[in-house]
Amino acid sequence: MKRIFKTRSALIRLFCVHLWLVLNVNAQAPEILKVDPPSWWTGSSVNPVRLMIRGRNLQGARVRVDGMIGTPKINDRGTYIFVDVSISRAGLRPISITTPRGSARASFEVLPALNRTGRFQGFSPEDVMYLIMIDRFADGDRSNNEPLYDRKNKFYYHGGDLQGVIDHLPYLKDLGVTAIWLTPWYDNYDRLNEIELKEDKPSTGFHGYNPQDFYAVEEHFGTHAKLRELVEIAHRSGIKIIQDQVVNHTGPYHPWVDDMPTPTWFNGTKANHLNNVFQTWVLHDPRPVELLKRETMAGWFLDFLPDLNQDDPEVSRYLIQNTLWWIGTTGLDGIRMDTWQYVPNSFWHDWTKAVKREFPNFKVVGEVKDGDVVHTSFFQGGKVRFDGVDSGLDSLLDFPLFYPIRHAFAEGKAIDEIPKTLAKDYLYTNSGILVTLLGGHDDGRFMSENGATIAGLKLANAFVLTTRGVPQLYYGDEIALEGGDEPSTRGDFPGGFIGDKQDAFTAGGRTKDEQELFDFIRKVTKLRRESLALWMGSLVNLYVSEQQYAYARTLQHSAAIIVFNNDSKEADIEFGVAPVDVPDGTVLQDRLGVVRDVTVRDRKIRLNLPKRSVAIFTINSYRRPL
Ligand SMILES: [Ca+2]
Ligand SMILES: [Ca+2]
Ligand SMILES: [Ca+2]
Repeated sequence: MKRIFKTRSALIRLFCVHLWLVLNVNAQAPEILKVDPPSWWTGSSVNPVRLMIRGRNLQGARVRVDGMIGTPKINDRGTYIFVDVSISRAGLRPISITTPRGSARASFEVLPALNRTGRFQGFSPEDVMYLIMIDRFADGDRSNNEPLYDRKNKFYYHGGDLQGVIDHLPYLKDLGVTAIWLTPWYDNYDRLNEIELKEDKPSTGFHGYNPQDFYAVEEHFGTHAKLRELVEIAHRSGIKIIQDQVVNHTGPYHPWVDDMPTPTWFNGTKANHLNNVFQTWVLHDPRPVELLKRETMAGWFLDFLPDLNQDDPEVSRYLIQNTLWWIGTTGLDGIRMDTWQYVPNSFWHDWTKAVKREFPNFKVVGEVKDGDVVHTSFFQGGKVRFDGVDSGLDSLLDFPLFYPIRHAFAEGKAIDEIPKTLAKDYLYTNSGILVTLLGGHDDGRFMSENGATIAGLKLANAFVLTTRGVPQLYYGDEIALEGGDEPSTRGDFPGGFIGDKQDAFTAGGRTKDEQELFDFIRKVTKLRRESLALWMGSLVNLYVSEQQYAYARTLQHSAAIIVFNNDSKEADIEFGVAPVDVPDGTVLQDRLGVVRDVTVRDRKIRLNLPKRSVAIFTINSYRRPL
């Protein structure tokens, strides 16, 4: 009995020693889990680069990496190291971390800078932008579809990927697209989202707006190498790539949520934070109620998307480097920035400056989802606002114009709401670079509005493709896809997926209506390419009534006159064309072939427009020789 007792206590002792060894040797040896950024490039305006190393048991670590500047900063829990590394020649930079308990290795790479020719181009009114929701456009690689793949579930992955976009570049080029805005390709969580329930069930990050890793491509979409391939091939086809970025928040399962790199990394913590109340009007109020402003700026979206604190210098630095990294390592051309208004202007000032310093031609369009010009224009850069800051933002999505476009062309309401909105353009520092749209992934589709018809959709396309700004089309609108709410507006492009009965990527796969609409849009984008005035010309209103609207785009030696009849009956209209300065007797031909030739008389034109139609007259070298 005594003997057994002795054996048992020996066993317990042995177990304790073993446990001690496991805890002290295995658990306490340093470990490196991640290095952000994983690479940089030579000749960059950012030098040194600050690396954030995430790991375990990093307390008291000695860090060795070529080009290290200053003393690394290590957090108390030993889970993050911030270290500055100077960038000189290209090559691999091994990182070694040593503590008395062991060592760990990783690496950081300095790449040769990408040649600037044909890269980092920015966007301009010359472009026709096309928004693609990656997961819903085309499945070019079936091997990356699982897990969380279910085409019958609107909130799961459907298989669309970067290869699918590459495969359909010829289709986009044919349509007249010159820039593609892709929804975010950041790596999102590889699990069901049980926090954000959709129709009472867990959802997934198929939309890309819940970053889990800011330095990786979502594996459902492809790899960094595939992204580079897409940018290269797109550029060869004359198509630019616009990245959708998010810096306001992370996804709910980001590793930072349970282990913040600094104590102020987020605004609040998972357990204790403000909820976003979306009182955005206070953001441009010189006398805001401070709590409302704080709740709107620092509150967590939907109470669960962790709100990044850009006032923390480490966060600011991390996000600026991250933005530059995507541009610098892929050659892409522009950024569409999500949730712009919920991030401080002081941060944007630094961020836009850093972007322009490294990539002078680059352009950024911010998402401020609001129908009010007073509100929206407040966020455009080029001017120091009452808060003492110039955000530096180039462009905004033109939501104030989006709603009148829908009202007029989809619902058939008054068209004069459009020129009445454009009349407020003086509030912008530059209205010519705004991104105009008739559809997007956060709104029901045009064709699902009450009263929408193909004829109306043609008018809406003709309008965004001829008014001031950079036109943006939404995938599938060119074939009149329907979808009335957020999940169904993100439907699969027919023909992009395995087993699709219809292939709308080919003329033979489109219905008569779809083909007619597709041809119409293609014709107008072609007109834009042929007539500089259509995208470059000054916008001058010529005629406005409740259901008719005419305007000109004028350059020194060419012009275009665009005339809409949005009414459900034909209209006879007559208006002066003096701003175009076209001599009497000139015969104008409608490039869309809707109305017969019209002759300028007494500096006026008179025409009869069929119901719900548009005419586009282009005029070259109309000035009399001096
Ligand atoms: Ca796929
Ligand atoms: Ca993922
Ligand atoms: Ca925020």
